[in-house]
Amino acid sequence: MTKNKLWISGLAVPVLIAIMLLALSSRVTANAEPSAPAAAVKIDNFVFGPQTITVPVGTTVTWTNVDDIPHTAVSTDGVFKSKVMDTDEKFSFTFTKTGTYSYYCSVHPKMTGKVVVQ
Ligand SMILES: [Cu+2]
Repeated sequence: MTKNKLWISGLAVPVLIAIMLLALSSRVTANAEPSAPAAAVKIDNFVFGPQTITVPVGTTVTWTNVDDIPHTAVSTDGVFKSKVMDTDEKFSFTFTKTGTYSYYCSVHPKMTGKVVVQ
């Protein structure tokens, strides 16, 4: 009996420590959440996807060209302008003000998209 009790209390301590560590690490993970939000737009088959993306202020939007044709993302109002992105190349822009930002591909002006910043 005494041996059994000892075994249980001996086990309880590491279990408690493990639970505390788990609780701690989950808190650390929550704190480590990126304070700067990010969003992604894929360019594929002559289409910006999603065509309209709605993001909170401060979001960095990254365009990735997964098409086998070069494309750009150029703001209609001159707010941002990517270079020509070849396949798998990226362009990022951080939106620090609310508004609706229309953009297009300067290589194929019929390709259009919108970033709504709230
Ligand atoms: Cu294009």
